[in-house]
Amino acid sequence: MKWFTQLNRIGWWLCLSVAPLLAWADDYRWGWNMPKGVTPLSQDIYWLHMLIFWICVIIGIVVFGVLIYSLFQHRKSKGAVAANFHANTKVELIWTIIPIVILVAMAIPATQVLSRMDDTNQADITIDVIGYQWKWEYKYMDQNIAFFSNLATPPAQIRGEEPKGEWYLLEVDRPLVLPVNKKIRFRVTSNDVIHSWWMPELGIKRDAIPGFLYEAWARIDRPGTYRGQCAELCGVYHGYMPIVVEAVSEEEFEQWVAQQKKAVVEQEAVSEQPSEWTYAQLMTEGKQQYDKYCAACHGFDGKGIPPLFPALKASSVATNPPISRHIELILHGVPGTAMQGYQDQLTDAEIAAIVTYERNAWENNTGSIVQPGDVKSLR
Ligand code: HEC
Ligand SMILES: [Cu+2]
Repeated sequence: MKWFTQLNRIGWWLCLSVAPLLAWADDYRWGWNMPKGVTPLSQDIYWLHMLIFWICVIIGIVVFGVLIYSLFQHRKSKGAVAANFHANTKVELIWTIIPIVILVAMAIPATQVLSRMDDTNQADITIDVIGYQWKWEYKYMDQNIAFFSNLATPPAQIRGEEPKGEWYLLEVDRPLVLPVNKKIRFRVTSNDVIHSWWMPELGIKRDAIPGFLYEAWARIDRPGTYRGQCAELCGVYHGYMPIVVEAVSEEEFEQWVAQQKKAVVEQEAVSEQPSEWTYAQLMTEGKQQYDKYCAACHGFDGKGIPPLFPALKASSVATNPPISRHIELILHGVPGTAMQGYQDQLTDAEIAAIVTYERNAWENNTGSIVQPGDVKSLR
């Protein structure tokens, strides 16, 4: 049986060569391993993972080595005769104590990293992260800034009518801007179903559960753009709520904060003034906002995904009077359904434009024109 001996030897060397191969893949050059990330915590997690990984590799080599050696060395064709004994206290003690020692040895560094993960004390900045179907809201608690971060990939790319961009489904209209070298505390929760805020390079993956606040933290070492995703299946457009973090220097962060505040003041000043929009303006703006905020459920063609999400084409609310019913439904949503209220997300003008668009697009042709003032009076 020479060929069998050869085969066995080859198999043996194959097993042994896998370990160095994996070591070579170590710095995720081939995308096999987890990223080292850009925070002290993500690096701790990485080293813990590698430590446990190598312990497992060594255990695997030893156990399979003994197994394969025994099979080979004591095979029947060599005239081996089975030993016939019952219970061996010494062996049993050894194979109980060694695993216990190994498990305890692994538990010590694992507990240290876990407790560091939970240490959200003395944060410089606190940010609330709120999951929605299907987008994220970020609230800077100390800076008094809040905004939604929506998927920015054009619908045509999703429908396959255009070639896909470099960051297909990993790009947003407004990234989460964070300063480097500051301890940032995240409080993660959800407005509807369970989501999960997953940022591999920050070493964070926290479930977003309605009614719970889960904490996480990061101190980012390097400026840059980091991308993540929702990691909990949360409905049909689960894949359409990516996360983008823009890490900038402290000065740039201060500038950004000042800019956001100025923009809010300006927007308030504009919305104070009564303004009249033309039909064409409302329709253009309405289509843009509808495609961004509503089309995920109600469809670009207004046909929805019945029975989950109703069609707005020829819908009773969108084609019949009173228009106030239509506006109020968008402002307050329908409690207990996926139709959320948009009063905090959209301005009067945006809602007016969307309502005008919905009442005239897709052959709804009601001829209705809704002005920002109509929305304001219903808030
Ligand atoms: C997450 C999915 C989702 C999104 C996004 C969404 N809707 Fe809805 N919408 C629903 C569901 C579900 C209903 C049905 C609620 C019910 O059971 O009455 C609904 C109902 C409606 C209705 C009433 C339709 C009818 O005839 O009863 C209108 C009007 C409407 N939505 C407008 C909008 C607008 C405008 C937007 C964007 C600003 C929007 N929706 C975004 C899920 C969604
Ligand atoms: Cu989600």
